[in-house]
Amino acid sequence: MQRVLITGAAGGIGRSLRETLRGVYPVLRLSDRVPLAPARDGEEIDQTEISDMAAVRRMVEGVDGIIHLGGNSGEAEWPVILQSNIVGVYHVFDAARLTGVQRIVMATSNHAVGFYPRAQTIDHRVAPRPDSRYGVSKAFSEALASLYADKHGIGFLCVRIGNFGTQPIDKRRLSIWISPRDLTQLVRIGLEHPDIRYEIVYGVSNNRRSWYDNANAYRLGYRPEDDSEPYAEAVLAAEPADADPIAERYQGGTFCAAEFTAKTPRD
Ligand code: 15L
Repeated sequence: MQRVLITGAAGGIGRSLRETLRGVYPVLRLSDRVPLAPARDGEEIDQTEISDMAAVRRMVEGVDGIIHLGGNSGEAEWPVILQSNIVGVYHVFDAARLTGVQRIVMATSNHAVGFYPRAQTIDHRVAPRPDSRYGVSKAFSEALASLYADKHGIGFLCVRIGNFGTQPIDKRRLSIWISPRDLTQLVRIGLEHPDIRYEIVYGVSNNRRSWYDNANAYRLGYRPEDDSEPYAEAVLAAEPADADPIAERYQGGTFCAAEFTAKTPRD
């Protein structure tokens, strides 16, 4: 990997990877729809709206690998999801095909499978159970990645990211937290592992309270260094007592409870 593109580089994960991947690859091309801090040595700055295919082609030209973080990072009205997360991801993958990019790390989300109950441990083989329009867009991106892997030979690591941050922020996040160094490790596996065709893994640290069987990530060499447990006591002490029962029942939490109108919850 000589030149690696990070889309969505202005977001929290993008800003963190800009630091942790600095010097790992000779050139990092950093792109977002909004302006970024000026380029330093080994960096290129790009400003692209991913719903614009011509601009996306220019954005990916000359890169060897892509970390696709761009798009809307939470629930939104359908027109926003459609442009940013459906049309946008299609443009990025198709531009990668047209320009010969061989490897993509796709930031998908726990919300692609958020309607699995917390009582169930799930692995990378479960069918999608999105908990939101946003979750549907992430399931779409996983399906689109599968197509581009099978039909065009692009290698994909789809990382269902839990919750990224320097520490877990509530009870739900104790089960899905991922630290900056663990996510960096997974992203590097996605770009550098010699045999990736199409893989789904969970982007979570080694959390004792995890809802995931992340064996596929371990098989690829992932050895997370962090665990949310040392934060558990403080996090649980700060947890509100009146949690929504639907949010509590399902892995996706409030994404499941929002707009919920089913008469009976499904297991
Ligand atoms: C996500 O997919 C979002 O991008 C992030 O903002 C958080 O909401 C996270 O999931 C989460 O579930 O905590």
